[in-house]
Amino acid sequence: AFNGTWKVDRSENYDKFMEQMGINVMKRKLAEHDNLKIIIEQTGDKFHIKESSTFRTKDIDFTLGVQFDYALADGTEVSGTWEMEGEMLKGKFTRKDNSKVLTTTRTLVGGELVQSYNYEGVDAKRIFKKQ
Ligand code: MYR
Repeated sequence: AFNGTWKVDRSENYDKFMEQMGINVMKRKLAEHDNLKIIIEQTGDKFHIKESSTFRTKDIDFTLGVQFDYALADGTEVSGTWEMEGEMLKGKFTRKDNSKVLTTTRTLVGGELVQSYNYEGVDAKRIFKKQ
């Protein structure tokens, strides 16, 4: 059900979240308008994601419950896992530079893909529309 091409439509509190992540104001301004698009292909418990934005294009492969490495668009490296809990994808990733944890979820709400983020007490959301 997550399969498809998703384009970011709007964000909530994303600037504050990025600030908490330690991202400077110039990069935050650019990131607010990154035109993020993700193409999700799920086959059983395996996911292939094509991420594209004004910053980069990137292919990501992971299996539910299996730890993998990922670099955020600003270069911050994390390691963690996605798991399925009911209809919700739940991700838990640890930053390699400071060992702090970023949690994220993906869920479908009224035909939109809602991704939530939490880092050090700050919550944000990005909401994607299907293309
Ligand atoms: C994926 O499933 O798309 C790849 C793994 C995602 C890992 C966690 C993503 C957090 C992205 C946060 C971006 C915030 C920039 C400060």
